[in-house]
Amino acid sequence: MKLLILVALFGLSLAQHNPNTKHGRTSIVHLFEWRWADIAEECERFLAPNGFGGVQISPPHESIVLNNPWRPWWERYQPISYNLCSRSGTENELRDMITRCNNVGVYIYVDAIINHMCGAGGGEGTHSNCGTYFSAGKKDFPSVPYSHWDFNDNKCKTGSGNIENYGDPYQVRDCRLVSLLDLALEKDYVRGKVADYMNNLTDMGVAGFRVDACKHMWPGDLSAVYGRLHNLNTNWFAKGSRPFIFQEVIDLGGESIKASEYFHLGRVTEFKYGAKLGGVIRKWNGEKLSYTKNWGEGWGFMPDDKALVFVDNHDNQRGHGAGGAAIVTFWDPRMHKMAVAYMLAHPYGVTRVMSSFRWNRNIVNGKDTNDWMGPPSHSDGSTKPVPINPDQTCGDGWVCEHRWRQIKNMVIFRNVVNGQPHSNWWDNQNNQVAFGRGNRGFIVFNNDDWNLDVTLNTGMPGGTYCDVISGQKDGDRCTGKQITVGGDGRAHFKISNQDEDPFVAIHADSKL
Ligand code: QV4
Ligand code: CA
Repeated sequence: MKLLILVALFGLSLAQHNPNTKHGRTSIVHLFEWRWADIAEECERFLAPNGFGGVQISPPHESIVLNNPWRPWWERYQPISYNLCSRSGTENELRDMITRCNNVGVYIYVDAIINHMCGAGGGEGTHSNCGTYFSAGKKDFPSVPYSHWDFNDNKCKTGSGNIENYGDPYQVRDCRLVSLLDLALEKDYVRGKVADYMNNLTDMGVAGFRVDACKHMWPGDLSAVYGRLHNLNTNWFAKGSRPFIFQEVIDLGGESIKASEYFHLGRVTEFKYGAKLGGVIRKWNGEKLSYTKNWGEGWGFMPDDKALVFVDNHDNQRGHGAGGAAIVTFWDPRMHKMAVAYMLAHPYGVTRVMSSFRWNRNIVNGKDTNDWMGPPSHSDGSTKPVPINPDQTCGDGWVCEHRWRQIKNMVIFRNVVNGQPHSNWWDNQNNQVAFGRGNRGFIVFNNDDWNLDVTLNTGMPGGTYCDVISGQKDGDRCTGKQITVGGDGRAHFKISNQDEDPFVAIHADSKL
């Protein structure tokens, strides 16, 4: 009996590391600030046909509505209630999206804000997505309900009530992150309200959660909350499936709180990944692609089976969070495509692709003065739909990196090579590298300032393959470059440093 319980508990905790994606689908895309109605369409018309595993959605709870600055994207990180009405749509639209995406095998991951409610200076009134009354000053959120008893202020020992020193783990967990009213997650009542919110979503059919600001919550409190979570909805998931948990903890080293404190609870965002990869692609501080031969744990990253990886996220693409100027975003498209392709080709971690909106970036002395700007919207503040152009790109300020041919095709590449080992590494001791994934795929990068011209062992069966970067397979022809692999697995690659995209990738399904 004891053994059975142990096995059950062990299985349960392991399951929270599993993204629950449909068999053969390996990547998640963050459709940052998209409306639920657009995500539902995108699942059906683009994500399912192209093998995407799931979507991280923006927070679905009711949040504060701010007019100064005008409707910043970050208002959604300030909950007012757990009612499911948000800038992305109504509860019915959310439910419709979850159902339609699930029905085509693309699963939904909710950005869950459970560390805090709105900022202390958030005022009093009904300036919230569905007009729910609250008072930040009185710490009163009647529609949850939370009252001043449910916040951490007595526990926090700083003068300002805010986190003042990241070296002190008590402050980081018990005080306010940038003045956000800090929930007392040690209270059974608060844990229950948070779990109810998450369970409501799980029952609707979501497959898991990105848990925001985990550094600011005690692992023991999180464990208690996760322990109350329902299994996934059996309309779509196997009986007994646990929600996938990936926790936002920024650990670049050198702080009092370590990502490893959260490993037993679920996966953790590996922020070193994008910061280091950005530095390598930019060739800063003498970094070279050839140094990435032991990319992954060899670079001091967390264990592979704990990591959620990404090139950039909604914070560090605009100077919030961590990573600084090294991060490569859609603003540097050539480097961004290379970095995302490297990530998707490499076996380490569960991969998340960023899909952004454009804003009026305005960098003054290294800081973007418009880092607050919200999604493309109408004058009344409502978010604009995502129009699809005839060439399959998006309009109206939506960047849709996930639709870029190079990125979309690398999402497919990752699915095709899933489970295959990192193999047949080659480098020129500088910024030209190549590696394969068993006999299922091969990729070659030229990030040097001169041409690449080399014959390599790809490990692939002989034949003619379409490069999925300069084009792709279209019936019995390639729309871009063609690569001939000999019977011995060797192929000749030529990549000009002037090419639009200085890399080439082939895989089993791109063979003519
Ligand atoms: C400001 C001052 C405070 C002051 C307060 C007075 O900074 O010092 O006390 O006014 O009222 C916004 C503003 C911020 C403001 C705060 C409260 O930018 O200036 O405080 O609201 O009114 C996002 C944004 C934040 C934003 C927050 C809430 O990035 O700028 O704050 O939403 O709207 C750390 C954490 C990590 C965090 C990262 C950004 O360890 O967890 O910072 N990342 C996550 C999310 C992120 C989100 C939050 C956490 C908070 O990814 O998007 O912050 O939910 O590294
Ligand atoms: Ca806290």
